[in-house]
Amino acid sequence: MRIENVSIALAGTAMMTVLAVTPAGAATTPLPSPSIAGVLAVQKQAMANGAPGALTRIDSGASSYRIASGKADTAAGTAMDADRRFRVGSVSKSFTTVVLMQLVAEGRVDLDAPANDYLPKPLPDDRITVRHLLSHRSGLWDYTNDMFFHTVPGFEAVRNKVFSYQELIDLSTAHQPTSVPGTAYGYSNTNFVVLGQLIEHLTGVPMATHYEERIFQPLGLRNTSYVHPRTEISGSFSRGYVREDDTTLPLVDSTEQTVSWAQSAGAVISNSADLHRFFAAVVSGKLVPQPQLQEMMSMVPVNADGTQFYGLGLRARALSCGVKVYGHTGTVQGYYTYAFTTADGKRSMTSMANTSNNGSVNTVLAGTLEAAFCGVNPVKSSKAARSAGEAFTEDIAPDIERH
Ligand code: HEL
Repeated sequence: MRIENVSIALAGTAMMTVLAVTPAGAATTPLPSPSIAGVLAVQKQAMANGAPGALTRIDSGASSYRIASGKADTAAGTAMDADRRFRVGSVSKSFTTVVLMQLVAEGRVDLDAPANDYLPKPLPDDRITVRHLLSHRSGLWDYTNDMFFHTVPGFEAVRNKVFSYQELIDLSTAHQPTSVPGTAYGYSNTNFVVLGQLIEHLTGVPMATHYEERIFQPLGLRNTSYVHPRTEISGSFSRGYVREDDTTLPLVDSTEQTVSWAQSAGAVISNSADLHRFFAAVVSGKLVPQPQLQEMMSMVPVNADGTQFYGLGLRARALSCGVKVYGHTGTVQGYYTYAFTTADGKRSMTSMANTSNNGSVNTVLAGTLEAAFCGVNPVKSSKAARSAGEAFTEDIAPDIERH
């Protein structure tokens, strides 16, 4: 067993730590070795762009790399480490999808049936199917476009609020649809709020119990929880800091919130090790049977150059070295997340920067995918930087400029 524990002091107050554990004789994968220098360079750049801290974990076969920079708590001066819990935002959509696909496998939901067959109050368009919701093709308006038009005032207005699913759906359906169901990809949180409502209405069981019994407990995810509408993150966690639209103002500590505005679309708390266990289990068919897994992994391109894809509650990215990785991204006030794994689940990478409303940090952080799976330093390699630089170009509803 080789254990490396390297600490690198940066200029100023930041400290980077690298922990690598490689059991002797561990099997190697055909992928290039991860570039730890690349991860460190990305984290350094994310911090230069305004993130208080960042963490990355890479699991590759039997080797594990845990890399952290900066602060988990700026007031207390606590250093970041790669084991900390955080709010994963829309990575939660993959958890919700697993629950839904298990219900499909159990014969309780038909992917191509109208969602209205399963809902307590019908959506305005009967043509919206369950598959349209899972693939963001329903045309349902994303109510968060209005809610967070002004970032911090919008956030403070909902920080402690508890919404019913229906209240959120009503905010969406007050708008005209963005497209005819099934005709266009248009990322919308509304889809996964409807799915939460559908699952609870059909089964009579809360989402928290489904997550717990169908995913967290079977996989032993001890650092993963869904505490909605409670606001705390227990155990060792990173605080999150959202940037004001007026960027001259100080960051706002957004750690405590109900996340009720997102619920089944984004309120899971986890850490990097658990996310790896989760996504590796997803792609290896340990959570959903093969036919449902194939549906989840049937990917459609969602950006202009065909490097980013969406399946059912699952994203894919084609990286500069030719590898395709599967997982999800997340943005919730105070946290940007990338959590992806290879098709065989043998290499996984999670990165988190504890800030948000700062697109340059999110774009830079995407470079950890290139470093982890392609072994390049995206801060140096223009090809990898271009690939990573596409990170933030998709998915915010068309024609919407968020402030
Ligand atoms: S947005 C995304 C990301 N998804 C979607 C969901 C999630 N997160 C949200 O809808 C959060 C919206 C507000 C976030 C807030 C901030 O940055 O803190 N921004 C503003 O208020 C801007 N005015 C598609 C990026 C995903 O990666 O899937 O997570």
